[in-house]
Parts: sequence; C-alpha cells; structure tokens
Amino acid sequence: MAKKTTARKATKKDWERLFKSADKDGNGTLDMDELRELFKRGGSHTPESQLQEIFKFFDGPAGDLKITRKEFMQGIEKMNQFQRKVEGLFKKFDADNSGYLDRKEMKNLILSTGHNFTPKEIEDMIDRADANKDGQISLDELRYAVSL
Ligand SMILES: [Ca+2]
Ligand SMILES: [Ca+2]
Ligand SMILES: [Ca+2]
Repeated sequence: MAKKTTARKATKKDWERLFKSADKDGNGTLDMDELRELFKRGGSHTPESQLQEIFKFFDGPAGDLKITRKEFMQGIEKMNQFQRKVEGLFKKFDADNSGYLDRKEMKNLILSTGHNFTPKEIEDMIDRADANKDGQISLDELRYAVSL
C-alpha cells in the first residue's frame, strides 16, 4: 500500500488566507517587501536572489512589481502541478522503492529529460542535488534542485 503523508494538503482557502495575512498594508497586492516578510515568517532562509526569482514567477510576464491575489493563486496552482510532476518522476525512477534516488537512479532520471548532458555534467548535477552529501537524493533534495 502506498504510504500516505500525514501533513494536510493546503487548500485554496489556506492560500487565500496566507495572501491576506502577507498583505500587510491591505492594498490587495503583495510587493517585494511583503513577499520577503512572508518567507521570513515561514522560517526559511531564502537568499535575496531567489526571492527575486520567486517574485518574478508570481508577478508574471506583466511584471508590474505587484502580485495580485489572482497572480498569487495562479502561481500556487502552477507550483502544485510542478510538484506533482516532480513527485511522479521521483517515484518512477526510484527503481528499488527505497524512497531515495541513488546515483544510478538519478542518472536515469536526468537522461530521461532528453538533454544531451555529458557524463561530467550529470555527475555535477547529482553532486549539487545531493545537499546533505549522503550519496542519495531525497524527494526534498530533488524538489529543491529542480526549483533553482
Ligand atoms: Ca500590499
Ligand atoms: Ca532508490
Ligand atoms: Ca542526500
């Protein structure tokens, strides 16, 4: 039987509530400072450069430096879809069902993307993805690696 995660999935309402609480000045949009505060509150140490990327991701092609509620929700939805894809990939390539991708499994995953990576590039990618250097890639490590 497939293991079920105990963490409750955030609902649309939860995200809307989060948006509202992040919108400190209550003007209906998030600016860079409000986004930064939101991430700080979550306890993650997100580097400024990555925050900028995240902001751009939500702000969308218009790039008016304001994240509307709609943009926020669309961004969350896109992220969820992406996460599901990554999770699916992870399960598919975890051939021995160990819950981790070892170097060989990870290599197969990278090759499956169809890019022409050199063996050295692949090795580098695996090294970079393996944040805690235990020689295995966890789902969290993969998530992080592909979100950069
Ligand atoms: Ca605001
Ligand atoms: Ca495995
Ligand atoms: Ca690892």
